[in-house]
Amino acid sequence: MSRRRARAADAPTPRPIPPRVLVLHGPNLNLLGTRDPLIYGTTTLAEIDAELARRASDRGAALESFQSNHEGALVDAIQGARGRVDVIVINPGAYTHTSIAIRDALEGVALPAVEVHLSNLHAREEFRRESLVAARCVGQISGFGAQSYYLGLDAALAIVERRRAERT
Ligand code: CA2
Repeated sequence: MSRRRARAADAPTPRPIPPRVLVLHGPNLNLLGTRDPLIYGTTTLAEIDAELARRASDRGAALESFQSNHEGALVDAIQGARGRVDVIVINPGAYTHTSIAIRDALEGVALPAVEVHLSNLHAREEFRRESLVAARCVGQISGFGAQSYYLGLDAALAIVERRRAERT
């Protein structure tokens, strides 16, 4: 084997850069598992976050979760994600239906986002049918309970993979 070929063969395979995922939970989602199990299920937010972290780690991804009852704190978290995160998974809770600020923040950071909801927004009150953030997200997953978050993570990782493949 020539010296040049031997060197190429010995070179370590570059490690893939872990996709970085930010999961955001809006107001009252900290109450999950304590009330309204018929609508929102019995899984607590801590259990959802732990399962998301486990699944992300199995896929070689880095994941952080943040919950807030405050619109501005969610806006700050979205703004802070720029340059630090590849994709956002967001359940804006009731802000889904009211928050132009969260919509504008998603637009402002220009990061891909996946909107998730535990309940089926279209099977509930009329006012829940409208999402102000949906148009700034790649897509929406709604109605699968805690599973909506896990499907959201799958979608988020697929988005990162596709974008990276498009860049190479
Ligand atoms: O289905 C979803 O994930 C929602 O984003 C949940 C929001 C609701 O306002 C949206 O329309 C749909 C409400 C979260 C409240 O969570 C609770 C959980 C347990 C007990 C009380 C509230």
